[in-house]
Amino acid sequence: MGPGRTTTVKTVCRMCHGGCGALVELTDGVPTGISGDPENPTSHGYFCIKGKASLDLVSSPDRLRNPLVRTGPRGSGSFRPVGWEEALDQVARNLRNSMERFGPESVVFGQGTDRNYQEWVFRLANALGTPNVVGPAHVCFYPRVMASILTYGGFTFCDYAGDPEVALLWGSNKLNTHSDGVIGVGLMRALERGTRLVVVDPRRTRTARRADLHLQLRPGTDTALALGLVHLLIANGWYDAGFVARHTSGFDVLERHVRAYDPRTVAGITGLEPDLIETAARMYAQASRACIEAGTGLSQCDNAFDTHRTIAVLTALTGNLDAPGGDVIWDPMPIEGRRGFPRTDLLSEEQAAKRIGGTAHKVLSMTGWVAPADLQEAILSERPYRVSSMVVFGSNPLVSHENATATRAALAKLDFLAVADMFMTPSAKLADVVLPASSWLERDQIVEFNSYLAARQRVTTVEGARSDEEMIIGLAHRLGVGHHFYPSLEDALDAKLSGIGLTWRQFKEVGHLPNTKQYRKYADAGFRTRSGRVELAHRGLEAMGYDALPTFRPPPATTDELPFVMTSAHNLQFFNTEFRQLPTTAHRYREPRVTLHPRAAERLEVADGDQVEIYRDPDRPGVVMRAQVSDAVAPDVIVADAGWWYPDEDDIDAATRSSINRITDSDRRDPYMGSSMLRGVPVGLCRVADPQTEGGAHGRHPGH
Ligand SMILES: Nc1nc2c(c(=O)[nH]1)N[C@H]1C(S)=C(S)[C@@H](COP(=O)(O)OP(=O)(O)OC[C@H]3O[C@@H](n4cnc5c(=O)[nH]c(N)nc54)[C@H](O)[C@@H]3O)O[C@H]1N2
Ligand SMILES: Nc1nc2c(c(=O)[nH]1)N[C@H]1C(S)=C(S)[C@@H](COP(=O)(O)OP(=O)(O)OC[C@H]3O[C@@H](n4cnc5c(=O)[nH]c(N)nc54)[C@H](O)[C@@H]3O)O[C@H]1N2
Ligand code: SF4
Ligand SMILES: [Mo]
Repeated sequence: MGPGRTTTVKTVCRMCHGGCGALVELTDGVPTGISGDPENPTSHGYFCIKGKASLDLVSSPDRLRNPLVRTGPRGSGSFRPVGWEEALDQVARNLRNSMERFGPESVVFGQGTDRNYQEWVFRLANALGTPNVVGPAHVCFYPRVMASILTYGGFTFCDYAGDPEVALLWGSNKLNTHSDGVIGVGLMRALERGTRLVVVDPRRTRTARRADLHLQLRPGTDTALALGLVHLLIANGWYDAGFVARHTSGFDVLERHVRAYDPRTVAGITGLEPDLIETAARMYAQASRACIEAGTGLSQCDNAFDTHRTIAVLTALTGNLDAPGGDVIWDPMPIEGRRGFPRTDLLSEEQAAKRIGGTAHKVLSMTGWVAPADLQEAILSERPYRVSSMVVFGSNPLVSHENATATRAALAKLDFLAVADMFMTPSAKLADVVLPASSWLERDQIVEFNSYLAARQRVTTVEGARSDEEMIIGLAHRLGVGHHFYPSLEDALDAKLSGIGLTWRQFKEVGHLPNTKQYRKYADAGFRTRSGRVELAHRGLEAMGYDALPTFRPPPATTDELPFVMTSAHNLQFFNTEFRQLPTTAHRYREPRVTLHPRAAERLEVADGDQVEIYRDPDRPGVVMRAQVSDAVAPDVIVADAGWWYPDEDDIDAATRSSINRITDSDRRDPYMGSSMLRGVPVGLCRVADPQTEGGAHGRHPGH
C-alpha cells in the first residue's frame, strides 16, 4: 500500500467551552492527527491535553453507535439496538402521550453545560409549550450573568487585550478551565506584558502560583470579602466619584450598608489578614485599568448571586465598567444565535408562568432554566403538577446534579426518560431510549463567542451517531412543530447567518469573524437597566421581594464531627463528567483525588495516595477518593474532584460511588438562583482500607 493522501481541515475545538483553533489532519479522509492552529487569531496555536485527546472520541470503542431501547428493568443496562426511525418515533410517542395526559409542561428537557446547540433545545421546548428546561445553570454561568445583567444591563468580559494593570481572578482557575468561552491565552499574554495578578481562591492553584497576591480565604465567605472591599473603596475615597455621580443609583444606601464590613470583621469571617484585604483593595482600586474574572468558585453556594452582584458593584465603583483593560460588555454579532434562536415568543405567558421553581427562584426563572433540585422535588411530590417525560441532550445528571440520591429517585419515577449521549453514562443507563450523539468532530456548528464567531466543521463521521440538532429536527417534525424548524441543518445554519450576509458554505471558508469591541457605550445611551444607570441598590429586585442590596449569608459551621470545609473543583484534563474513558486524559488519572493539608493528614494518619472517605454524616456512607497531601489548601479545607464516575463499572451504584454529589444536598439554596451548596460544605474525612493493597471491602479504617 502506498502512503495515504493527507489533507488538513481547520475547525474549532469543543473539548471545553474555549474554542481554540484546531488543525485536523486527515489521511485518506480518516482523522490521524490534531494540533493547535497557529493562525487562529484568539488561540495562536495553543492546544491543551483535552484538545489532544479529541481523536480518542472518534476511535473510542465505548462510543454508542446505535439507538437503544430498554428491554430489562430501568437501570439494568439491558437494551436492544433499534434504527433511528424507530427510536425517534418512540420518543415522540411518549412525549405526545405525556402532553395529552398532563399538559405540555409535564415534558422536561435536560441539557448540561452549553455545547453550542443549547438554543435548539430551548426552541423545541418553547415550540412545544413547555417552560421546563433543566440544567446546571444555577451553579455554573448564570449567577454571574444575571448579577451582571441586572446591575448594569449586560454581561462583561475581562479586556485582557486592553492591558489591565491588575486582573483580579476570583473563584476562577482561568488558566486551566478557560471558562465562559474565553480561553486563558489572553490572560497569559497580558501577564507576560506586565499585568499584575490578584487571585482569590481557597486553593493555591496553578493560576494562584503566578499571582502577586493570593487571598486564600475560607470557602463560601466571598460575599463578605467583596462587601469588605466595597467598604474600603468608599471609606478611602478609592472610587470614581464622577462615574458614580453620573451613572449609578443607590450609592448612599450602599455606603451605609457596607459600613459593617470593616477589615477586622471581614478578616474574622474569611480567615484573611486585615492587611492583606487592604492591600488587595488598594491594588485593585488604584490601578488605572483593572478587571475582575469571577468564576464558578463563587456560584455554587447559597450566596452565589449576591457575591456576583457585589463584584459587579466593585467594577462600577471603580469606573472599570466598559472601559479599556476593564470589564467590557460586548454586543452580540447580528446572527440568529443564543438570543434569538430559542424563540421565547413561542411560549405563551400562561405556560411560562408554570415553570418549575419559577416562584421560588425568580431570577433563575428569568433565564428560562429550571434548577435540578426544584425539578427533583416536583417529580417526587407531583407538585405543582405531574412531570411525566424527560429528554436529556448532553448531561449526566446522576453525577453532575446535587443530591444524587434524590436525582436517582426522581429520574426513576418518570414515566419516560430518553438520554442523548456519546457514551453509556450512569444517567443513560436509567433511560428507556438512548440516542447516540455525535462528537464535535462530526458536526457543523456556528460557534458564538463574545469577541468572535467561528465555524466548527464536520471532519469525520461515526456511523450511527447523530447531532442533537438533527435529533431535535426529527422530533419537531414528529411532534407537529416542524414548521418552527428547518427542512435540514444546513438551511438552519444559513438562516442563522443571514444577518451577516453569508451562507454556511461561505462562512466555513471564512472560518472566523471578529466582533467589534466598543468601550463606554453607556456614554450616549446609558445602561440597559430600568433606570439607565448602574443599580448599586436594586429597586427592581426589591419589588420582586428580594433585598435591594447584596447580603452575606454565613456558610454552615464546621463541627467536631465534621471538621473540614469541603469544596470541589474542575480538573485540568477532564471536562465536567467527561473523558474518564479516553486514554489520553485518563491513563494516569483513574480515580478522583481530594487535596488535604499535611497537618490534617498527619492527624488522621493519612499518607499521600491513601484511600480516604469523605462524609456528611458519620453514620452514612460517604464517597471514596485518593488523598493528595499538599499545603495548597488550609489545614481545615479539603478540595475534592467534581464530576467523577467509573466507566468500567456496569452497576450504577459502583459507577457513581466516588461522585462528590452523593454527599451534596439542596437543603440551603440561593434565594435568587436556587444554587445549592456544592462548595463550603462541612464534612468529615477518614482513611479507609485500600482494596488494591489491603484487599477486602471499603471498610472504614479501624483508627477512625
Ligand atoms: N459537586 C459539584 N457538582 C457540580 C460541579 C462542581 O464543581 N461540583 N460543577 C457544575 C457545573 S459548573 C456544571 S456545568 C455541571 C456539568 O454537568 P453536566 O453538563 O451534566 O455534565 P457534563 O459532563 O458536561 O455532561 C455532559 C454529558 O454529555 C455528553 N456529551 C458531550 N457532548 C455531547 C453532545 O454534543 N451531545 C450530547 N447529546 N451529549 C454530549 C457527555 O458524554 C456527558 O455524558 O456540573 C455541575 N455539578
Ligand atoms: N479543564 C476543564 N475546563 C473546564 C471545565 C472542566 O471541568 N475542566 N468545566 C467547564 C465549566 S462547565 C465551567 S462552569 C468552568 C469552571 O471554571 P472555573 O470558573 O475556573 O471553576 P472551577 O475550576 O471549578 O473553580 C475555580 C476555582 O474556585 C475555587 N473555589 C472553590 N471554592 C471556592 C470558594 O468558596 N471561593 C472562591 N473564591 N474560590 C473557590 C477552586 O479552588 C478553583 O480553583 O470551566 C469550564 N472549563
Ligand atoms: S483549552 Fe479548550 S478549546 Fe482549547 S484545546 Fe483545550 S479543550 Fe480545546
Ligand atoms: Mo459549568
